Amino acid sequence: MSKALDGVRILDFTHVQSGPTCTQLLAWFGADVIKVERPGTGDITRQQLQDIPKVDSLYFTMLNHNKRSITIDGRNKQGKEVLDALVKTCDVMVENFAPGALDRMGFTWEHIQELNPRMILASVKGFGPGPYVDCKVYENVAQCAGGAASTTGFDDGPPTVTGAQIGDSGTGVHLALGIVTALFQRNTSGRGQKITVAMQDSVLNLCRVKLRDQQRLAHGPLMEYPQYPDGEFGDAVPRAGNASGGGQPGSILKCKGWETDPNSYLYFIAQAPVWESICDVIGKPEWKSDPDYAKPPARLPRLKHIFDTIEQWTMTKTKFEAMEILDKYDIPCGPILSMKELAEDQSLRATGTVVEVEHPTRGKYLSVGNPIKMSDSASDVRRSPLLGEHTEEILRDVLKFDDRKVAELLASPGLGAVTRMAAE
Ligand code: CAO
Repeated sequence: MSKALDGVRILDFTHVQSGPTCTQLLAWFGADVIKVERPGTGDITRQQLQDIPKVDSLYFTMLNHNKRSITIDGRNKQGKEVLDALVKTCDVMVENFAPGALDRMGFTWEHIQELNPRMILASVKGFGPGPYVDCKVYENVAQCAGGAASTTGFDDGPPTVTGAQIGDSGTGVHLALGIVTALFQRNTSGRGQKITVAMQDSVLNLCRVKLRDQQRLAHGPLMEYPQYPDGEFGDAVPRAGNASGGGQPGSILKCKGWETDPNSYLYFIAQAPVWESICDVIGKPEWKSDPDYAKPPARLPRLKHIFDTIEQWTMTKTKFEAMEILDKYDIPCGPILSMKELAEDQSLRATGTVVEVEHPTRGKYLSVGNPIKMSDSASDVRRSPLLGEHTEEILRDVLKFDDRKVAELLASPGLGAVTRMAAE
């Protein structure tokens, strides 16, 4: 089966998480992703959070599937020569260096356009133009600056960051959309373009509903928030604990075994269309006709009592038993799944969302596969490359350099010794 991005070649100058997330997605759709790494060390994550000494970390392997690796020193004359040649032959260049780093290396937008007017240059930066434009940014900084931390957690606790990497991976996903959109536009314009996605902007985009609530606050208390009716609202959206962010009230409720299992909980949504079924299931049929409970607006000031009552029922069931019963009545709910449960979930294995990958130095490991399923573009997950594993192959097959040139380049500090670090 062919792949959606067959024929697209990407010069991948990314590192850490945000950029690699983007290029990994494009590689899964069939793009030829050539990852440029610094000779000797490579992407810093190869050596971060290492669980096995001298073996590429899971941090690296899980973000760099289906890519080829070439080592190039972008500040060296011969290294620049190879990079220039790659810019000429690639469709897209993706980078997430600190602000100004690519320019300092000599790869200004003007220089890139001169070499290849069809080139799409895609960048992740921490902030857009403004007071923080020059700042370096990591995941949690973006979560804090993008509105996620101030709206996550409980009212009586500090701002809280989430486990989902919305700053890094979230921005990478946004950038991938920018790239395929620019490729589409290039079909008619014939030109490349420059794409920038700021991590703060991406997080804010994902926190859109909280900016909605900020404006609703001007017109009265947020009645689905746990602060209503007894607590206080200030002038900014408060942290809503586990209350639902949508129009249907929801909460996390204890299930049987919660005393010893930290994940024995269920997310329960008291969806209005199935309210009568909820009343029957939890043994409160009288609520169906009680004016204090029958209609959604009447329930809003009583949500705490309602969820406490539902919890008395969920505590008699395991999260999976409760799920099975509620599902029969179309009551929206979901178990709180631990990473262990997700890793062992056979249906996620069957769809390729969780995959087992074989790596030459680490052996087998689990990864998250492509979550986007397409009927006419298969997605296989191939292991991440060793450092510089494809340097020679790329010089020969992509850049068409002859034997003499290849030998000269491989001996130069511009490409460095071809380090197969993980294998040594
Ligand atoms: N050849 C030569 N030089 C190279 C190179 C190569 N192959 N690869 C990197 N370098 C150089 C860069 O050009 C830069 O040089 P100067 O700043 O001295 O001109 C230097 O290495 C360091 O790059 P950096 O500043 O991007 O890296 P850092 O580790 O100091 O910062 C990070 C990391 C992530 C904070 C920063 O890159 C950043 O803010 N990026 C944008 C936001 C982002 O993507 N954050 C996500 C982080 S997690 O995904």
